Amino acid sequence: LKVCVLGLGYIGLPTAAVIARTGAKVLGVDVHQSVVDTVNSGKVHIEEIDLDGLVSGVVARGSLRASLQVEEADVFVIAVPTPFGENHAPDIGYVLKAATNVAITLKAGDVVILESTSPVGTTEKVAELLAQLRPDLKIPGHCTGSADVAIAYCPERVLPGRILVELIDNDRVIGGITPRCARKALQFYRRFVRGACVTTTAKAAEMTKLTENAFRDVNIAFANELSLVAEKMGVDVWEVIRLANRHPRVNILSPGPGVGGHCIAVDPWFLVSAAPEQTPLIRTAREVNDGKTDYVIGHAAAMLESNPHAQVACLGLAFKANIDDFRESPALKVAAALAQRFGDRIQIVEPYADALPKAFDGTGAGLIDIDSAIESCGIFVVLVDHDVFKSVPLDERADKLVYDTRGIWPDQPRAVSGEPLRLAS
Ligand code: SAJ
Repeated sequence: LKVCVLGLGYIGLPTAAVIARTGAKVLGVDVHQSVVDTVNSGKVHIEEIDLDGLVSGVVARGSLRASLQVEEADVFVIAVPTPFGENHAPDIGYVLKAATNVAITLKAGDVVILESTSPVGTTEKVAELLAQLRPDLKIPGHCTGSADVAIAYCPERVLPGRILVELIDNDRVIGGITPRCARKALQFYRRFVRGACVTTTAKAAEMTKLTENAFRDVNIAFANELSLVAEKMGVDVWEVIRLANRHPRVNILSPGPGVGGHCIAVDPWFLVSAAPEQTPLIRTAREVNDGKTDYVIGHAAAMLESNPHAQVACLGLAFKANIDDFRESPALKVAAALAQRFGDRIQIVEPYADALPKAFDGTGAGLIDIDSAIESCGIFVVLVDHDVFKSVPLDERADKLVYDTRGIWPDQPRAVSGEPLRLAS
Protein backbone atom coordinates (compact mmCIF):
# COMPACT_ATOMS: atom_id res chain seq x y z
CA LEU A 1 0.00 0.00 0.00
CA LYS A 2 1.30 3.45 -0.91
CA VAL A 3 0.14 6.34 1.23
CA CYS A 4 0.79 10.04 0.72
CA VAL A 5 0.31 12.30 3.76
CA LEU A 6 0.06 16.00 2.95
CA GLY A 7 1.21 18.25 5.79
CA LEU A 8 3.88 17.05 8.24
CA GLY A 9 2.75 18.98 11.31
CA TYR A 10 1.57 17.86 14.74
CA ILE A 11 -0.97 15.49 13.17
CA GLY A 12 0.47 14.65 9.75
CA LEU A 13 3.92 13.52 10.89
CA PRO A 14 2.77 11.18 13.69
CA THR A 15 0.06 9.81 11.38
CA ALA A 16 2.57 9.22 8.58
CA ALA A 17 4.94 7.47 10.99
CA VAL A 18 2.24 5.26 12.49
CA ILE A 19 1.05 4.20 9.02
CA ALA A 20 4.64 3.55 7.95
CA ARG A 21 5.06 1.24 10.95
CA THR A 22 2.26 -0.98 9.56
CA GLY A 23 4.48 -1.74 6.56
CA ALA A 24 2.92 0.72 4.11
CA LYS A 25 5.22 2.86 1.95
CA VAL A 26 4.53 6.39 3.12
CA LEU A 27 5.49 9.66 1.48
CA GLY A 28 5.11 12.74 3.67
CA VAL A 29 4.70 15.99 1.77
CA ASP A 30 5.35 19.42 3.23
CA VAL A 31 5.78 22.91 1.79
CA HIS A 32 8.82 23.61 3.98
CA GLN A 33 12.15 22.31 2.69
CA SER A 34 13.52 22.30 6.25
CA VAL A 35 10.75 19.94 7.41
CA VAL A 36 11.35 17.64 4.44
CA ASP A 37 15.11 17.58 5.15
CA THR A 38 14.62 16.99 8.86
CA VAL A 39 12.28 14.03 8.32
CA ASN A 40 14.49 12.53 5.61
CA SER A 41 17.41 12.62 8.05
CA GLY A 42 15.29 10.55 10.46
CA LYS A 43 14.69 13.45 12.83
CA VAL A 44 11.59 15.38 13.94
CA HIS A 45 10.84 19.11 14.02
CA ILE A 46 8.12 18.81 16.68
CA GLU A 47 8.24 17.54 20.25
CA GLU A 48 5.94 14.62 20.94
CA ILE A 49 6.53 11.70 23.25
CA ASP A 50 8.22 8.75 21.44
CA LEU A 51 7.82 10.37 18.00
CA ASP A 52 11.58 10.79 17.44
CA GLY A 53 12.29 7.08 17.91
CA LEU A 54 9.39 6.04 15.71
CA VAL A 55 10.33 8.42 12.88
CA SER A 56 14.01 7.50 12.94
CA GLY A 57 13.03 3.80 12.80
CA VAL A 58 10.60 4.03 9.87
CA VAL A 59 12.87 6.38 7.91
CA ALA A 60 15.83 4.02 8.43
CA ARG A 61 13.72 1.09 7.19
CA GLY A 62 12.72 3.07 4.10
CA SER A 63 8.99 3.01 4.98
CA LEU A 64 8.77 6.79 5.40
CA ARG A 65 10.34 9.52 3.31
CA ALA A 66 9.47 13.17 2.77
CA SER A 67 9.24 15.40 -0.28
CA LEU A 68 7.99 18.77 -1.46
CA GLN A 69 6.04 17.03 -4.24
CA VAL A 70 2.97 14.79 -4.12
CA GLU A 71 3.52 11.44 -5.81
CA GLU A 72 1.19 8.73 -7.02
CA ALA A 73 -0.35 6.72 -4.13
CA ASP A 74 -3.32 4.53 -3.18
CA VAL A 75 -4.42 6.65 -0.23
CA PHE A 76 -3.98 10.41 0.23
CA VAL A 77 -4.34 11.86 3.73
CA ILE A 78 -4.66 15.65 3.91
CA ALA A 79 -3.55 17.06 7.28
CA VAL A 80 -2.78 20.70 6.55
CA PRO A 81 -3.72 23.71 8.72
CA THR A 82 -7.09 25.48 8.51
CA PRO A 83 -6.40 28.85 10.16
CA PHE A 84 -8.91 31.62 10.60
CA GLY A 85 -8.65 35.31 9.81
CA GLU A 86 -9.34 38.47 11.81
CA ASN A 87 -13.12 38.10 11.50
CA HIS A 88 -12.93 34.47 12.70
CA ALA A 89 -13.79 33.13 9.24
CA PRO A 90 -12.00 29.84 8.56
CA ASP A 91 -9.54 29.69 5.68
CA ILE A 92 -9.60 26.40 3.76
CA GLY A 93 -7.03 27.61 1.22
CA TYR A 94 -4.38 25.08 2.30
CA VAL A 95 -6.89 22.22 2.05
CA LEU A 96 -7.89 23.23 -1.49
CA LYS A 97 -4.23 23.66 -2.46
CA ALA A 98 -3.46 20.16 -1.14
CA ALA A 99 -6.46 18.74 -3.05
CA THR A 100 -5.20 20.48 -6.20
CA ASN A 101 -1.85 18.73 -5.78
CA VAL A 102 -3.56 15.38 -5.17
CA ALA A 103 -5.59 15.86 -8.39
CA ILE A 104 -2.40 15.71 -10.47
CA THR A 105 -1.65 12.06 -9.66
CA LEU A 106 -5.13 10.82 -8.69
CA LYS A 107 -6.20 7.59 -10.40
CA ALA A 108 -9.15 5.20 -10.31
CA GLY A 109 -9.23 3.16 -7.09
CA ASP A 110 -7.59 5.86 -4.93
CA VAL A 111 -8.90 7.07 -1.57
CA VAL A 112 -8.67 10.73 -0.56
CA ILE A 113 -9.14 11.49 3.14
CA LEU A 114 -9.33 14.92 4.72
CA GLU A 115 -8.25 15.00 8.40
CA SER A 116 -7.82 18.76 8.90
CA THR A 117 -10.38 20.37 11.20
CA SER A 118 -12.65 22.01 8.65
CA PRO A 119 -15.89 23.95 8.34
CA VAL A 120 -18.93 21.82 7.55
CA GLY A 121 -19.11 21.25 3.79
CA THR A 122 -15.35 21.34 3.11
CA THR A 123 -15.10 17.69 2.02
CA GLU A 124 -17.85 18.31 -0.52
CA LYS A 125 -15.83 21.30 -1.77
CA VAL A 126 -12.80 19.03 -2.14
CA ALA A 127 -14.92 16.60 -4.20
CA GLU A 128 -16.19 19.45 -6.34
CA LEU A 129 -12.64 20.68 -6.94
CA LEU A 130 -11.43 17.20 -7.90
CA ALA A 131 -14.39 16.85 -10.27
CA GLN A 132 -13.41 20.12 -11.95
CA LEU A 133 -9.72 19.29 -12.16
CA ARG A 134 -10.17 15.67 -13.24
CA PRO A 135 -13.18 15.43 -15.58
CA ASP A 136 -11.74 12.10 -16.78
CA LEU A 137 -12.47 10.48 -13.38
CA LYS A 138 -15.87 9.65 -11.85
CA ILE A 139 -15.85 11.65 -8.60
CA PRO A 140 -18.37 10.76 -5.85
CA GLY A 141 -21.25 13.20 -5.66
CA HIS A 142 -20.49 14.29 -9.22
CA CYS A 143 -21.20 11.16 -11.22
CA THR A 144 -23.82 8.54 -11.83
CA GLY A 145 -23.10 4.92 -10.97
CA SER A 146 -20.13 3.89 -8.92
CA ALA A 147 -17.35 6.45 -8.55
CA ASP A 148 -13.71 5.86 -9.51
CA VAL A 149 -12.30 7.26 -6.27
CA ALA A 150 -13.43 7.50 -2.64
CA ILE A 151 -13.46 10.78 -0.71
CA ALA A 152 -13.97 10.93 3.06
CA TYR A 153 -13.54 13.11 6.12
CA CYS A 154 -11.95 11.61 9.20
CA PRO A 155 -11.03 14.11 11.91
CA GLU A 156 -8.07 13.57 14.18
CA ARG A 157 -8.90 13.68 17.89
CA VAL A 158 -5.52 13.19 19.48
CA LEU A 159 -4.32 15.04 22.53
CA PRO A 160 -0.86 16.65 22.27
CA GLY A 161 1.45 14.72 24.59
CA ARG A 162 -0.47 11.48 23.93
CA ILE A 163 -0.62 11.57 20.15
CA LEU A 164 0.99 8.21 19.39
CA VAL A 165 -1.22 6.41 21.91
CA GLU A 166 -4.44 8.17 20.95
CA LEU A 167 -3.86 7.79 17.18
CA ILE A 168 -4.22 4.08 17.72
CA ASP A 169 -6.58 3.76 20.68
CA ASN A 170 -9.15 6.50 20.04
CA ASP A 171 -12.42 5.77 18.25
CA ARG A 172 -12.57 7.35 14.79
CA VAL A 173 -15.49 8.95 13.02
CA ILE A 174 -15.30 8.35 9.26
CA GLY A 175 -17.60 10.40 7.07
CA GLY A 176 -17.92 9.51 3.41
CA ILE A 177 -19.20 11.63 0.55
CA THR A 178 -21.16 8.40 -0.07
CA PRO A 179 -21.51 5.32 2.17
CA ARG A 180 -19.17 3.50 -0.21
CA CYS A 181 -16.50 6.19 0.30
CA ALA A 182 -16.83 5.75 4.07
CA ARG A 183 -16.39 1.98 3.75
CA LYS A 184 -13.24 2.44 1.63
CA ALA A 185 -11.72 4.87 4.15
CA LEU A 186 -12.69 2.51 6.98
CA GLN A 187 -10.57 -0.28 5.45
CA PHE A 188 -7.59 2.08 5.60
CA TYR A 189 -8.06 3.13 9.24
CA ARG A 190 -8.53 -0.50 10.32
CA ARG A 191 -4.86 -1.01 9.42
CA PHE A 192 -3.68 0.96 12.44
CA VAL A 193 -6.63 2.01 14.64
CA ARG A 194 -7.53 -0.21 17.61
CA GLY A 195 -10.47 1.96 18.68
CA ALA A 196 -13.90 1.63 17.06
CA CYS A 197 -14.27 3.14 13.57
CA VAL A 198 -17.77 4.52 13.07
CA THR A 199 -19.01 5.55 9.62
CA THR A 200 -21.29 8.46 8.79
CA THR A 201 -21.64 11.27 6.24
CA ALA A 202 -18.81 13.71 5.56
CA LYS A 203 -20.83 16.66 6.85
CA ALA A 204 -21.80 14.90 10.10
CA ALA A 205 -18.15 13.96 10.69
CA GLU A 206 -17.04 17.55 10.07
CA MET A 207 -19.59 18.91 12.52
CA THR A 208 -18.76 16.20 15.07
CA LYS A 209 -15.16 17.37 15.25
CA LEU A 210 -16.16 21.01 15.75
CA THR A 211 -18.76 19.96 18.30
CA GLU A 212 -16.24 18.07 20.43
CA ASN A 213 -13.96 21.07 20.78
CA ALA A 214 -16.82 23.54 21.25
CA PHE A 215 -18.17 21.29 24.02
CA ARG A 216 -14.85 21.44 25.84
CA ASP A 217 -14.56 25.19 25.35
CA VAL A 218 -18.05 25.82 26.73
CA ASN A 219 -17.31 23.63 29.74
CA ILE A 220 -14.00 25.36 30.44
CA ALA A 221 -15.79 28.71 30.12
CA PHE A 222 -18.21 27.58 32.80
CA ALA A 223 -15.27 26.84 35.12
CA ASN A 224 -13.62 30.16 34.27
CA GLU A 225 -16.83 32.07 34.95
CA LEU A 226 -17.19 30.26 38.27
CA SER A 227 -13.67 31.31 39.22
CA LEU A 228 -14.65 34.96 38.86
CA VAL A 229 -17.86 34.48 40.83
CA ALA A 230 -16.02 32.63 43.61
CA GLU A 231 -13.41 35.36 43.82
CA LYS A 232 -16.10 38.00 44.18
CA MET A 233 -17.70 35.93 46.95
CA GLY A 234 -14.37 35.30 48.70
CA VAL A 235 -14.70 31.53 48.22
CA ASP A 236 -12.04 29.07 47.00
CA VAL A 237 -13.27 28.00 43.55
CA TRP A 238 -11.17 24.83 43.61
CA GLU A 239 -12.87 23.68 46.76
CA VAL A 240 -16.32 24.48 45.33
CA ILE A 241 -15.55 22.48 42.18
CA ARG A 242 -14.16 19.55 44.15
CA LEU A 243 -17.30 19.49 46.26
CA ALA A 244 -19.75 19.99 43.38
CA ASN A 245 -18.04 17.19 41.44
CA ARG A 246 -19.01 14.77 44.18
CA HIS A 247 -22.51 14.98 42.71
CA PRO A 248 -22.94 11.92 40.45
CA ARG A 249 -24.00 14.00 37.43
CA VAL A 250 -21.74 17.04 37.82
CA ASN A 251 -18.26 17.15 36.30
CA ILE A 252 -16.87 20.69 36.22
CA LEU A 253 -13.57 21.27 34.44
CA SER A 254 -10.72 23.42 35.77
CA PRO A 255 -10.45 27.18 35.57
CA GLY A 256 -7.19 28.60 34.30
CA PRO A 257 -5.67 31.69 32.69
CA GLY A 258 -7.71 31.11 29.51
CA VAL A 259 -7.84 28.51 26.77
CA GLY A 260 -4.89 27.96 24.46
CA GLY A 261 -3.65 25.64 21.77
CA HIS A 262 -4.57 25.60 18.14
CA CYS A 263 -7.83 23.67 18.45
CA ILE A 264 -10.16 24.57 21.29
CA ALA A 265 -9.55 28.31 21.03
CA VAL A 266 -10.14 28.15 17.27
CA ASP A 267 -12.62 25.46 16.24
CA PRO A 268 -15.72 26.87 18.00
CA TRP A 269 -15.43 29.90 15.70
CA PHE A 270 -15.98 27.59 12.71
CA LEU A 271 -19.46 26.89 14.07
CA VAL A 272 -20.09 30.52 15.07
CA SER A 273 -19.06 31.94 11.72
CA ALA A 274 -21.22 29.39 9.86
CA ALA A 275 -24.31 29.94 12.03
CA PRO A 276 -23.92 33.22 13.98
CA GLU A 277 -27.59 33.54 14.89
CA GLN A 278 -27.73 30.03 16.33
CA THR A 279 -24.58 30.16 18.47
CA PRO A 280 -24.83 32.75 21.28
CA LEU A 281 -23.63 30.21 23.85
CA ILE A 282 -20.61 29.01 21.87
CA ARG A 283 -19.60 32.59 21.03
CA THR A 284 -19.98 33.72 24.63
CA ALA A 285 -17.90 30.79 25.85
CA ARG A 286 -15.09 31.92 23.54
CA GLU A 287 -15.39 35.45 24.88
CA VAL A 288 -15.44 34.27 28.52
CA ASN A 289 -12.30 32.20 27.98
CA ASP A 290 -10.44 34.98 26.16
CA GLY A 291 -11.68 37.47 28.75
CA LYS A 292 -10.21 35.32 31.52
CA THR A 293 -6.72 35.93 30.13
CA ASP A 294 -7.26 39.72 30.32
CA TYR A 295 -8.63 39.35 33.82
CA VAL A 296 -5.55 37.41 34.95
CA ILE A 297 -3.25 40.06 33.46
CA GLY A 298 -5.13 42.80 35.32
CA HIS A 299 -5.22 40.91 38.60
CA ALA A 300 -1.55 39.99 38.47
CA ALA A 301 -0.59 43.55 37.52
CA ALA A 302 -2.49 44.93 40.53
CA MET A 303 -0.65 42.46 42.77
CA LEU A 304 2.72 43.52 41.35
CA GLU A 305 1.91 47.20 41.80
CA SER A 306 0.90 46.63 45.42
CA ASN A 307 4.25 44.94 46.04
CA PRO A 308 6.65 47.10 44.04
CA HIS A 309 9.90 45.70 45.44
CA ALA A 310 9.35 41.99 44.90
CA GLN A 311 10.83 40.02 42.01
CA VAL A 312 8.18 37.99 40.21
CA ALA A 313 8.35 34.44 38.88
CA CYS A 314 5.84 33.54 36.17
CA LEU A 315 5.56 29.76 36.23
CA GLY A 316 5.00 28.32 32.76
CA LEU A 317 4.53 29.53 29.19
CA ALA A 318 3.10 26.43 27.50
CA PHE A 319 -0.57 26.30 26.57
CA LYS A 320 -1.06 23.38 28.94
CA ALA A 321 0.78 21.08 31.32
CA ASN A 322 3.88 19.06 30.50
CA ILE A 323 4.27 20.01 26.84
CA ASP A 324 6.56 22.40 24.95
CA ASP A 325 3.80 23.83 22.74
CA PHE A 326 3.40 27.59 23.14
CA ARG A 327 0.87 28.21 20.35
CA GLU A 328 -2.01 30.47 21.37
CA SER A 329 -0.86 30.07 24.95
CA PRO A 330 -2.69 32.19 27.52
CA ALA A 331 0.25 31.71 29.90
CA LEU A 332 2.59 33.25 27.34
CA LYS A 333 0.18 36.14 26.80
CA VAL A 334 -0.03 36.85 30.52
CA ALA A 335 3.71 36.56 31.13
CA ALA A 336 4.55 38.71 28.08
CA ALA A 337 2.06 41.40 29.11
CA LEU A 338 3.58 41.49 32.60
CA ALA A 339 7.09 41.61 31.16
CA GLN A 340 6.12 44.51 28.86
CA ARG A 341 4.88 46.42 31.87
CA PHE A 342 7.22 45.39 34.66
CA GLY A 343 10.40 44.64 32.67
CA ASP A 344 13.25 43.03 34.59
CA ARG A 345 11.13 42.41 37.68
CA ILE A 346 9.73 39.47 35.74
CA GLN A 347 11.47 36.08 35.67
CA ILE A 348 10.04 33.24 33.61
CA VAL A 349 10.28 29.62 34.71
CA GLU A 350 9.56 27.27 31.81
CA PRO A 351 11.42 23.96 31.86
CA TYR A 352 10.14 23.23 28.33
CA ALA A 353 11.82 26.34 26.81
CA ASP A 354 15.53 26.74 25.97
CA ALA A 355 15.14 30.49 25.45
CA LEU A 356 12.43 33.10 25.86
CA PRO A 357 10.12 33.51 22.86
CA LYS A 358 10.17 36.69 20.74
CA ALA A 359 7.29 38.22 22.73
CA PHE A 360 9.83 38.94 25.50
CA ASP A 361 12.41 40.66 23.30
CA GLY A 362 13.50 43.97 24.78
CA THR A 363 11.48 43.56 27.99
CA GLY A 364 14.40 42.71 30.28
CA ALA A 365 12.59 39.58 31.54
CA GLY A 366 14.82 36.56 32.17
CA LEU A 367 14.48 32.77 31.99
CA ILE A 368 15.44 31.01 35.22
CA ASP A 369 14.91 27.59 36.76
CA ILE A 370 12.47 26.83 39.54
CA ASP A 371 15.17 26.61 42.23
CA SER A 372 16.51 30.08 41.37
CA ALA A 373 12.94 31.39 41.41
CA ILE A 374 12.41 29.98 44.89
CA GLU A 375 15.60 31.73 46.03
CA SER A 376 15.10 35.09 44.34
CA CYS A 377 11.38 35.80 43.81
CA GLY A 378 8.80 36.94 46.35
CA ILE A 379 5.80 36.67 44.04
CA PHE A 380 4.79 33.56 42.08
CA VAL A 381 2.22 33.74 39.30
CA VAL A 382 1.32 30.14 38.43
CA LEU A 383 0.23 29.97 34.79
CA VAL A 384 0.78 26.32 33.83
CA ASP A 385 0.21 23.18 35.88
CA HIS A 386 3.47 21.43 34.90
CA ASP A 387 4.24 18.49 37.21
CA VAL A 388 7.59 20.05 38.17
CA PHE A 389 5.72 23.02 39.64
CA LYS A 390 3.10 20.91 41.38
CA SER A 391 5.77 19.02 43.26
CA VAL A 392 7.29 22.10 44.95
CA PRO A 393 6.62 21.45 48.66
CA LEU A 394 4.85 24.02 50.81
CA ASP A 395 7.92 24.79 52.91
CA GLU A 396 9.72 26.07 49.78
CA ARG A 397 6.92 28.48 48.89
CA ALA A 398 5.13 29.25 52.17
CA ASP A 399 6.67 32.75 52.32
CA LYS A 400 5.71 33.56 48.72
CA LEU A 401 2.83 35.65 47.55
CA VAL A 402 1.11 33.32 45.11
CA TYR A 403 -1.42 33.96 42.40
CA ASP A 404 -2.24 30.38 41.42
CA THR A 405 -4.41 30.52 38.29
CA ARG A 406 -4.37 26.71 37.93
CA GLY A 407 -5.05 25.68 41.51
CA ILE A 408 -1.92 23.53 41.75
CA TRP A 409 -1.15 24.38 45.39
CA PRO A 410 -4.35 23.96 47.42
CA ASP A 411 -2.30 24.13 50.62
CA GLN A 412 -0.89 27.58 49.81
CA PRO A 413 -1.88 30.11 52.49
CA ARG A 414 -3.94 33.09 51.33
CA ALA A 415 -4.66 31.72 47.87
CA VAL A 416 -7.89 33.65 47.50
CA SER A 417 -8.60 37.33 47.77
CA GLY A 418 -10.67 39.89 45.89
CA GLU A 419 -8.10 42.52 46.89
CA PRO A 420 -4.58 42.69 45.45
CA LEU A 421 -2.45 40.58 47.76
CA ARG A 422 0.44 42.07 49.69
CA LEU A 423 3.65 40.51 50.90
CA ALA A 424 3.95 40.33 54.69
CA SER A 425 7.29 42.11 54.83
N1 SAJ B 1 -7.99 23.78 29.85
C1 SAJ B 1 -8.46 24.44 30.96
N2 SAJ B 1 -9.23 23.73 31.85
C2 SAJ B 1 -9.51 22.40 31.67
C3 SAJ B 1 -9.02 21.75 30.53
C4 SAJ B 1 -8.25 22.45 29.63
O1 SAJ B 1 -8.23 25.64 31.18
O2 SAJ B 1 -10.18 21.83 32.54
C5 SAJ B 1 -7.17 24.53 28.88
C6 SAJ B 1 -5.76 23.97 28.73
O3 SAJ B 1 -4.90 24.46 29.71
C7 SAJ B 1 -5.40 24.46 27.35
C8 SAJ B 1 -6.74 24.39 26.61
O4 SAJ B 1 -7.74 24.37 27.60
O5 SAJ B 1 -4.96 25.80 27.37
C9 SAJ B 1 -6.91 23.21 25.70
O6 SAJ B 1 -6.37 22.05 26.27
P1 SAJ B 1 -7.06 20.61 26.16
O7 SAJ B 1 -6.24 19.65 26.89
O8 SAJ B 1 -8.49 20.71 26.57
O9 SAJ B 1 -7.11 20.32 24.60
P2 SAJ B 1 -6.04 20.30 23.39
O10 SAJ B 1 -6.13 21.60 22.67
O11 SAJ B 1 -4.71 19.84 23.82
O12 SAJ B 1 -6.68 19.12 22.49
C10 SAJ B 1 -8.04 19.18 22.12
C11 SAJ B 1 -8.71 17.84 22.42
N3 SAJ B 1 -10.14 17.94 22.27
C12 SAJ B 1 -11.01 17.63 23.26
O13 SAJ B 1 -10.64 17.26 24.34
C13 SAJ B 1 -12.47 17.73 22.95
C14 SAJ B 1 -8.14 16.77 21.50
O14 SAJ B 1 -8.82 15.54 21.69
C15 SAJ B 1 -8.28 17.21 20.05
O15 SAJ B 1 -7.72 16.25 19.16
C16 SAJ B 1 -7.51 18.51 19.87
O16 SAJ B 1 -8.12 19.49 20.73
C17 SAJ B 1 -7.61 18.92 18.42
O17 SAJ B 1 -6.61 18.70 17.69
O18 SAJ B 1 -8.67 19.37 17.98
